Amino acid sequence: MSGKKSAAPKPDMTVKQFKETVIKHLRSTLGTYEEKASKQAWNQAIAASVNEFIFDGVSRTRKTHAGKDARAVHYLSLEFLMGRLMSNNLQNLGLYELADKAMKELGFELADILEEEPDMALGNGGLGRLAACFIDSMATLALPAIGYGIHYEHGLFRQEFFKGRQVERPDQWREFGSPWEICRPESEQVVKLYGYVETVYENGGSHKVWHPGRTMRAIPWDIPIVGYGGHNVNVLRLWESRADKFFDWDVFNSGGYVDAYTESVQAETVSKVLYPNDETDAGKELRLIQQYFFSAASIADVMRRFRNAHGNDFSKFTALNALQLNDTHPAIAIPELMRVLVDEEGISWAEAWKMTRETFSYTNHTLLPEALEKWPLRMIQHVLPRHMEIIFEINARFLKDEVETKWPGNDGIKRKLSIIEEANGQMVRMGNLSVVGSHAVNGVAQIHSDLVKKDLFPEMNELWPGKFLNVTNGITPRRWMKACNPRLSTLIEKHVDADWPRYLEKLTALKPLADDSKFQKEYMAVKHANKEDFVKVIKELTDVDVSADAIFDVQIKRLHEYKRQHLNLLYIMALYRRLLINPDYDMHPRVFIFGAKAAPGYYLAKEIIFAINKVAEKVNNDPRIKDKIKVVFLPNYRVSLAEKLIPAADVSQQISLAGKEASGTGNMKLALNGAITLGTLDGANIEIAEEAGEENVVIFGMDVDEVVETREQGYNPGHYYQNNEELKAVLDWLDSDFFTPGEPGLLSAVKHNLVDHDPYMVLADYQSYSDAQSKIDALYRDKKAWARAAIINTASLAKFNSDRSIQDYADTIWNLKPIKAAAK
Ligand code: GP0
Repeated sequence: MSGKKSAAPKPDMTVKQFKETVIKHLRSTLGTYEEKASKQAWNQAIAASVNEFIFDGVSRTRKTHAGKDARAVHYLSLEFLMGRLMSNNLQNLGLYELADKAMKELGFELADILEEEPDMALGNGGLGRLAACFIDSMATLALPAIGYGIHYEHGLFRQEFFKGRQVERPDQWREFGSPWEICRPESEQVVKLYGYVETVYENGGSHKVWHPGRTMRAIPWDIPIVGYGGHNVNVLRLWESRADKFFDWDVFNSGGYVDAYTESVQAETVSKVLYPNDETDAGKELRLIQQYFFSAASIADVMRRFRNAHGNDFSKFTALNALQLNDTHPAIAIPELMRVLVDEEGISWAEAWKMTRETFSYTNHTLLPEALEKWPLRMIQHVLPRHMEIIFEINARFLKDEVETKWPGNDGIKRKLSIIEEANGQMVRMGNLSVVGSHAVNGVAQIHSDLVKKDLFPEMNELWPGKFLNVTNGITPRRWMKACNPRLSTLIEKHVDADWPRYLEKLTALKPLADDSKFQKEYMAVKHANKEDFVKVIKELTDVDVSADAIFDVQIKRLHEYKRQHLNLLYIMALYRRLLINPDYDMHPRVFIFGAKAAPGYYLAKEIIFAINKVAEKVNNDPRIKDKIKVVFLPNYRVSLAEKLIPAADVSQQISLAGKEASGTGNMKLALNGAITLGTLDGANIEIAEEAGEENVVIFGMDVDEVVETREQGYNPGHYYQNNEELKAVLDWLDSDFFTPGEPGLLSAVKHNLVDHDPYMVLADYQSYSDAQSKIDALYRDKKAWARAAIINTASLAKFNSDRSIQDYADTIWNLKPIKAAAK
């Protein structure tokens, strides 16, 4: 072992003391005792014990920052997909092993007790989980940072299957309260909505006054975010909406019991539930109000903190504040900051605009047109009348001063770059607003960032060379290896420094061991043990028996046509058919594992889930194929389930149509844990192949250029259907009643979408995918070659540490330096 001295956290406590603390909380915080306490009570007692460390960290970090007048970043995101917090907090504080021992002595398995914690599912998928990994890294890097979001009462829906179809049930993550949050009523804010704008003329000038039609209270709940090593503890501040007059006593007293509640019910609706959309625009007034509600409360919070330190001297505002927009969801914060600076602080438009632009930066997460938010101008005018005026003014100046100067007289370009779209009624383009109002715009993987410049905002890129950047996404190795894969972590620590979860490049020390047969055996034994564990999870969740000796082939991500779960399905059907035609068809047994939620209103996505479940039912119960194929669709895929599955995966399916998956982050988690990527040249797959070496991933299908070419030539899916015997057979199978006995046609929607439209070119990539799957099969049967490739993957992925992503943001976008919190 060599290199930096170990940064692995060391607890300042003994097992005995930890036990005593837990029991103290069991009695004095939970009001119960050892003989009677439920697992849930034990869980809460542990949380209370851990909080003794965490709350101290929050105070130390706050004090340090306040004393230093620190520049800080404010990460605005409508989603934070946190998952469970206990295990991560224990790991980052260096308390995990201690707690494990303590609980053993008390007669419990810690892992068992951790299962009592509900997931905090305040996000949909990649975008929300990225925000969660990022705030972990910001705290770990000791950056002054605060996450801002919404304190949804209900997170992403719980998914159940009923006769193979997805059913959505409400999520109740804080039904019994959450031990991790601190309510801060002293930092409450007021948010205004509706009403009208008055122009007040005085002293020869004029200014605007917004008379709101309604006001709401925004109550902050702080979730402490413990950096690895426990030095800095930042916070995630989530806003809850409340009625302004919580309860109208006058109405109540005159007998209107129900009416007295209506206003509070309406106001409380705002933070009631997370929109379950992913990569698609919700377009509803309530969603706009959610966006404005948390943006306005957050800006007000930034202003409050700034005024406390600097009064109304705004000369230092941009030096001290960075505001990061996670997608366009908080883009309304741009006109909101303008409103506050101009209308409330009396700063000139030009000065305020300069400050605003220097403060904001924007991350784009997708090129899919359906995800690029546009709001009806009328709706913004109604809900936020002053903001609509401000957007008009921003747009007029932008078109006149910048676009006209660069392209004089070119109305075509003006129409394209305008923040207002004149077609189909007037719409406000939040992407354009975000680019115009920010000093930096970044994509989330190299190829995606290139396409943002080339296809999405080419003229903006010409107008502001250097504004468009790339920051490749990352994942926190604390959660996605150290905590979720203890067996692999223990093996690794025999060969690399214990601070690898912070300095992931230390895993390169494993590369020379990739050919060492003893290490290969140990590494694959870890994988096998993880698979044995997961066999039980599969049994429990789906009642399907699978063998840990089979290949665990995993596709976990939101259900979307562009992610092409149906390509995976067609191949499963083809394999099944090959086995029916030839029972001796030579293949290593395989378990296909899916995890995915579909947006409740996304018809075809739900049909694909249904089709997979129906095929699974048939395949899993067909004795003719002798268990060579099993198909399981795990219900209610979420962070805590991912943490169990990823360490057990052999194959990582990343099979989106090239150009559609901006980055992906599941691909990084799976590869780090030793799964072989089976993927297209899309998003971060390309960079994973670069880092791990092309011989250690299996790439197939069209690249971005070939996709463009195929489309330009007039893509005809029918051609592939007619000319590929196997493909035609499995597609036709979907029309029969083979998988839905007595009910032919139940799965036809999937077939017809592909044969008649195939917007994501599933059929064009089918043969190449099937060939790549054969390569996977052959590689797996060469045990040494497989082990070698898996080890090289684990050893090569330092680039995808979210600490690296955040360091990139800090260096190239935020200009932010760390400040280590003082010890006690
Ligand atoms: C992008 F636009 N992403 C969106 C969205 O609404 N939701 C969402 O999760 C994802 C991208 O698809 C991504 O490519 C990316 O890695 C992630 O945002 C974080 O940047 C997932 O593959």
